[in-house]
Amino acid sequence: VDSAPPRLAQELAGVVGAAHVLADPELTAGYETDLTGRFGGPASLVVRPGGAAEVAAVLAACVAARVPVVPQGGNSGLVGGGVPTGGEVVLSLARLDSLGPVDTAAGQLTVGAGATLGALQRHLSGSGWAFGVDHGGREVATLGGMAATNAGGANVLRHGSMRAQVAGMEAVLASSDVIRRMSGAIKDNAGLDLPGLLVGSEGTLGIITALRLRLVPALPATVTALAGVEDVRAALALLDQLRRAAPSLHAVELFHRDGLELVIRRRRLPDPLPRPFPVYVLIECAARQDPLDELAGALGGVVSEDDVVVAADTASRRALWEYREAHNEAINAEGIPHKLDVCLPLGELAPFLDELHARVREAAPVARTIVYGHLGDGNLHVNVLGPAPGDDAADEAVLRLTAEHGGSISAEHGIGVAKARWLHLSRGPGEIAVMAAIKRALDPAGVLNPGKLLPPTD
Ligand code: 2HG
Ligand code: ZN
Repeated sequence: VDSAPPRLAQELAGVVGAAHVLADPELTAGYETDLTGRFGGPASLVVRPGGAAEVAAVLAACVAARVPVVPQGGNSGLVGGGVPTGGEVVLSLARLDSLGPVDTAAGQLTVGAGATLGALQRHLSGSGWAFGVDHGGREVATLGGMAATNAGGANVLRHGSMRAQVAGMEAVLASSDVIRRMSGAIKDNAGLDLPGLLVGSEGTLGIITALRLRLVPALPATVTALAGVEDVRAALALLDQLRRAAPSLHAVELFHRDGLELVIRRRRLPDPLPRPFPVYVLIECAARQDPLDELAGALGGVVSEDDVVVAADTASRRALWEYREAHNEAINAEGIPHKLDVCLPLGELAPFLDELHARVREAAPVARTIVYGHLGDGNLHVNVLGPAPGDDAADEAVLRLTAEHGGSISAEHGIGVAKARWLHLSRGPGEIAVMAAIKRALDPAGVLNPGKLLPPTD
């Protein structure tokens, strides 16, 4: 496959208008590197179509010119899945940012792939409905990108990941065919679930242009608590109790003292509790009626009153969430991190952490390893600072240790380029062969996001 010939730029300008074909390096720069700063490469062009028909025409032109295409949403990814490796056309979905009216009969709505999660949340406020997935990248991440990566976030333990919210999809295939399943019919077993196949396919099988999203009832009464505990086993004991005693449980997040100190410094925040703790658990409960008593009851006997701070109003709840959500930014400010997003069976989480630091140090003696994540899902974000961006000995050590404990090498961020060569740690040869066969069937020319998700074949 070649990089873009000048004729392609003209042809694409004919499809989307010259203003939406970017070639000037100053304009394309923001599309070329992902949020980690670790992955990316020069794009030959950035093209910004305005709808599914234009996406189809752009794809047809790129297929004819044999130039590969990288679909991109908000470019908030962390595994290099939505940025070029060198010479591709970046197809930005940013202009497809429509938000339809809430279909109250179905509890669903239709959105463009380029609408951000934050815009959807504002759109829904006051409607009595809410969206089931939330995470710290809400102002940048787009719903199309979130579906393409099967994003997770903080409320998966309550509502499931993106997959569980997708009730329908419009997508453009490499053939330029537009597939559309947007009626919102709640049950639909008429053959294979193609939208389901595209969820989590990271732009390798088709380009999502619109979604039909399932909504959940808005829960107006929310309380948030931050508890300090002595170790991860105590955090897991707390989780166990919370799950049984608090049906309103909405999020259970974890961080350690080292990550918290970076956040405190970066954002100039006060220490959240009167004394420092090795491990922190952020808990949120949401319900129709005030869940404070339920939460307090669930904490009782496990966490002493001095070791927890509880917030019920929006401002103080946000202040507690900042300690967790600013981790990504605070770590980025220290250097280019190696981000390993893994999921452990909950019973293996503590044994995994017992071994983690020694294993990373063995692979990369300079490494500083900071761990936080979504405790309720067994989803840990292992951030390794120190090794050069191209040195992936620590990455391999973390992913191998994850596999040894029966975990997944990608919990919610995807495989992208970061983990493609380790896919075999989480998927057997038969499964990888099926994935490759599906890829060949849907994209025989290999135009859609090459080098992502599937292991390199050379
Ligand atoms: C989060 O949960 C995001 O904060 C980012 O998934 C995780 O920074 C990370 O590694
Ligand atoms: Zn996360």
